[in-house]
Amino acid sequence: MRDFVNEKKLAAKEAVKLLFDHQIVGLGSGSSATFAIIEIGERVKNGLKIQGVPTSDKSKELAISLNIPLLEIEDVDSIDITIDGADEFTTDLNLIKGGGSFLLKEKVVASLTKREIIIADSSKKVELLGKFTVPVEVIPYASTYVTKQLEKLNGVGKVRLTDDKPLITEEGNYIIDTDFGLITDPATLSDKLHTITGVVEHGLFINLASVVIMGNGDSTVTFS
Ligand code: ABF
Repeated sequence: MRDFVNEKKLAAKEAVKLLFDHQIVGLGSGSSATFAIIEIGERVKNGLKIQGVPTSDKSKELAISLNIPLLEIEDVDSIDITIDGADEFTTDLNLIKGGGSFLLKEKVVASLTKREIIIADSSKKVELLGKFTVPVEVIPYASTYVTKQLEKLNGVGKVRLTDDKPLITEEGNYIIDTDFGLITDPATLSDKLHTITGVVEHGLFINLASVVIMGNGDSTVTFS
């Protein structure tokens, strides 16, 4: 029986070894990224000089509590390296993200990032994306319309709920978790989703990751 929590920790530790002084570092969201931020906090305590750019309010609060110096997204032209998690990845480095609902900021940060490092436990590696539903972030007004458009792409979408009400993202949007079955051509699906009016972003990350570091039992494996 694999210890996925330990695999996340190992991957996080390995990723944080890649940081060095004066870098601007994107700080991901989710439990794997949380381990990375804690590790970065340790390194900062021991003298590492970096500035972080958080991808969620939660990551921001954690970074502040660990005295990691932060920059606002509007103050950076580019980000040297980002460490973030994923819900699924393939070995050609395409991802599904957004299970934790922070995909929009994560994608903005990833788009500004020169080296996007994804950390994951071994349960996240798949042959084809799509066992995990694709989160599609939409403006609330368009959610019914978008759900119908998703059906035309063979997607079965459900608005994500919390306490029986639609979950509202940090940017005030809804998320439609959409089952497309196994996705053979994620790049084309990504493009199609971007053409639907009312879609703000979606959780398919295509050609954004540089490396995936996966915890694998007591060690890690790197895909690049
Ligand atoms: C974030 O955290 C998300 O985009 C993804 O949904 C999630 C990965 O979860 P975890 O690291 O908690 O398994 O990066």
